[in-house]
Amino acid sequence: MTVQAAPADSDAPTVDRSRRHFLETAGLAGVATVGLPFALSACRQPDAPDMPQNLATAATSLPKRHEISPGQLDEYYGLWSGGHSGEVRVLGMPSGREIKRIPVFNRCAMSGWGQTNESKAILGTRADGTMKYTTGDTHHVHASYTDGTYDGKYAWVNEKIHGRIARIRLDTFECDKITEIPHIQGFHGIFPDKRDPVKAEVNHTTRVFCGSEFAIPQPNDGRDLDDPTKYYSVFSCVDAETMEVRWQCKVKGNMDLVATSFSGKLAAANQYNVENGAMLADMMSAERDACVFFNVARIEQAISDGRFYTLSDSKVPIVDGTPEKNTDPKTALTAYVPVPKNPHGVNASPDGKYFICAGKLSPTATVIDVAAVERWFEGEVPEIAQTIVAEVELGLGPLHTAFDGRGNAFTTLFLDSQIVKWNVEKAIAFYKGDNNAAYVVDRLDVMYQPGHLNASMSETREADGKWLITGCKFSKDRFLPVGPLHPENEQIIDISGEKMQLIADHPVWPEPHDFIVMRRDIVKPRQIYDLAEFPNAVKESRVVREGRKVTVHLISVAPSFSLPEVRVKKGDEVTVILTNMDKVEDLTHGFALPKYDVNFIVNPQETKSVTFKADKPGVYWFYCSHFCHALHLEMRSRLLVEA
Ligand code: K7E
Ligand code: CUA
Ligand code: CA
Repeated sequence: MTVQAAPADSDAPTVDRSRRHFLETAGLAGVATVGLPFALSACRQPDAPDMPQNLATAATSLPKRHEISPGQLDEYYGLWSGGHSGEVRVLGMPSGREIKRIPVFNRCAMSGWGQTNESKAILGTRADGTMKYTTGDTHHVHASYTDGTYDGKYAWVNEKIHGRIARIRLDTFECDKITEIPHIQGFHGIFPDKRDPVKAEVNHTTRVFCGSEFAIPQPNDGRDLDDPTKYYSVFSCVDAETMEVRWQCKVKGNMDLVATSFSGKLAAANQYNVENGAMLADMMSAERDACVFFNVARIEQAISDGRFYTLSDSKVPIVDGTPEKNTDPKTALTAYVPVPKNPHGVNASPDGKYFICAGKLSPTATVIDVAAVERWFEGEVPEIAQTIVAEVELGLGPLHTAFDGRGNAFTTLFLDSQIVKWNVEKAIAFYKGDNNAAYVVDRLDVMYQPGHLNASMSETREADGKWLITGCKFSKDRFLPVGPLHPENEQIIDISGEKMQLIADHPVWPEPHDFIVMRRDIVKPRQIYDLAEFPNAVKESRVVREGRKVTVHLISVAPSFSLPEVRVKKGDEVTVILTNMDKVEDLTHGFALPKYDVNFIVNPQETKSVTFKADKPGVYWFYCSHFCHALHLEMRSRLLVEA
């Protein structure tokens, strides 16, 4: 299969062809260990001649319609992953204002996440009661679907370091469950299914698929350390409601990003390392890697037929999805579509027709016909490679693709520091041989080196083509310098017209990778909690002693705590359960205890608890740390620890 060049009559800025093609040269293997890390990093300064054009546009004719006046609300919710901060953020769009940080895999000093007993139960603890992990690396946020569009119920986010997936309730914008997935490392892509592949009446999300990136010995218990040919990766299916791992599927090679079909029948993961290389040069040795498709119904049938195995003490059933075991399309659980050189990103187009893999080391995007993959599984398409309907050149370092719902795709070009807008049907026509099909519609320089991008409602049937956000990995000169660590630069682009228009820059704390932008009418957040949801809600304030264990049942109503003093003895294990009885919207209280390192908040009608050892005699004023009332400063009581 040959890669076709961009149409000559494209009105996009001309590019240096020799530079554009450098990754295709036979010298690639040679640069693998020395040249490539430099070539792929951001060492290249943005092309100086390209910049003034965009900057001039920005300075002279900036539309202001992204600005939200005081008292006005944004049109969209943005759900942002926080990368190695371990959190998820909520932004208003198109203003880009950060509204909330949701602690997930991190410890939050403000809310008490990672300190309260309730959050530790979600996070998981060691025998000594401390958090099992205190680091987290979130990459991908995706939300639940009904009828092919967001239903505002849940969002999920992956955690790469320790292999965990978290769920966020979109009525409270809080994390309510975390699952650690067995047998994986470097957990990267996730995507919820969009309907059930078997039961036609189930048209909402019931599974979340998870790709794992690093192959490891199975089980990873000290065996096969030095024999990477025995390492492998598994694809996981997590139940959207129970958050338990339903099944896993062994694959050849690794997995990176994940996408699902609107039919519910297929999930897919792009693979950059089908070589299963343990060294960089080995990971780049094959000309083509793959996009692996999973036939969900067949995998679940295999499991109910008992065709699975388990590993170690995990009960999760695992099926074999390696190519050797799946040669007959009519029974295959998986299909490996060959995609050029270390692809990154796989995205489903909102019309449900295509999956697009970006080439990363190849300057191309590969368009895969989803219905053709379904037909391959029925034995109606002779060669899996025939499901590829286009493979067209876009520019250097293509990573991720978003859609406007009008037939156009937008792909980030990491190395070119650009976004390219291209028409999918024209790309298909061009690939078929129509040399007049000018599929590149527009190019926009971004600042600098973009990773993910996403457009408003892009991952749904309701992609509306209004706003495009791009997460630039480097901000360099875009903000006031604050020392060596730079923020990243997220740029808001108006895509309502033919040409993309850069609207605004926003500095962001490292490092969001991915984000989704959801219409605000879809989300129905609550203003106060429901007291009945907390089994430990305090009805009557009191102190209960059982041996050395003391439980303080405490209520906060502005501007006071229900107990003016609490008396305990040195060495007691003290649990403070605090219910905020205020029912007023926005009336949050805090509980801060000096020298015992305790701080958390309780929102209206919410209950939280913290346990600590009273090991320091003396007087300790516990006070409200969240401004709540004119007498907020007076909202404090004494913990008296007797010697
Ligand atoms: Cu491209 Cu983790 Cu989605 Cu970062 S990944 S950019
Ligand atoms: Cu209660 Cu401040
Ligand atoms: Ca590879």
